[in-house]
Amino acid sequence: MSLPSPDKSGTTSLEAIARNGSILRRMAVRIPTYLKDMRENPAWLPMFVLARTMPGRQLHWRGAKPAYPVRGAHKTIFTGVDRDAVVAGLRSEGLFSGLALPASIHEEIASFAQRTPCFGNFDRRLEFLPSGHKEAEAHFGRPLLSGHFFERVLDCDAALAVQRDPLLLDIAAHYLGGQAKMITTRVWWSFPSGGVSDAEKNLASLGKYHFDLDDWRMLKFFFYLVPVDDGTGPHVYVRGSHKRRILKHQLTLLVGHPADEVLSVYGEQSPVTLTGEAGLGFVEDPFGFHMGTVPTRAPRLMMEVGFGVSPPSRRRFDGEPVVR
Ligand SMILES: O=C(O)CCC(=O)C(=O)O
Repeated sequence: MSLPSPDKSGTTSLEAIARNGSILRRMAVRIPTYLKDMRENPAWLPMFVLARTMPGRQLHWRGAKPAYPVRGAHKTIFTGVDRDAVVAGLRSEGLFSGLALPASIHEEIASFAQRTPCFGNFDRRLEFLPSGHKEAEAHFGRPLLSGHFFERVLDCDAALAVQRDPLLLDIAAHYLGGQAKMITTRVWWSFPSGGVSDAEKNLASLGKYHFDLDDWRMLKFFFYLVPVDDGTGPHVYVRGSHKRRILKHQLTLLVGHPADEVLSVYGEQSPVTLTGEAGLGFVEDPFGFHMGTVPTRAPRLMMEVGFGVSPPSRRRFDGEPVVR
């Protein structure tokens, strides 16, 4: 494909703000997004304010409805998964690792993700073929840390098979309560890239511990679609941080916090770095602190299927974070 011309319009892009802006400016640029979220779902505001506090969350968890077995849960693509063991792991650690996608499924998604153009840094103007990542960085004149497929992923049957797998909903319903519903599906590349600023890493959820605040109660399934080792930007999760929060981390406006601060609360032994073969899946409560790391050697390809308890926001469904 030929690459679109670099944008010279002067339009304020989230990426430019992330690169150059102060914290206040970075928060200010999200205001249109927040207003849109509020218009689409007025219940978003109390969630955004209160779901970061432990009393607010505990109150909300009390409204969890009993979960009944999901119909057809046995018609799953996963084998050897004990739902109750997964849910018990989530309750105690916030994380369960050990799901495995069949080879035919992860290979088909990886093949789709190699031949389909993606969008760099969440920006639809930065469209490129993943194999042309270096050329695209030179063409657009900026580091491209991530490449998202947004709604294009719905053209991939294997991705739909993962998204619709009844076992994922069954686990989600038994952890979050009977209201559990799917709220996100995304597939994206994280690329090794030189000269990346902290702000650019923040935008890609890389290199800084953070928690997610897209719903009151959430669960995210992640699947690696290529082998992931220390050089491929593994995901890191801080065990136990989903159920305990110091006051400073409840009253904060920011969801990201420095590693030393997070580890001083939960312990140096609490982070788990998730490495493994293509097809490895793990599920986490993303209110616990977690992060992706920046690949140093090879690009990482990952899929996420997220569940919550509120109606899904159209924008966040496939990973598009900010309205412009
Ligand atoms: O890329 C990763 O491993 C992290 C993703 C993440 O932080 C998130 O989905 O909230």
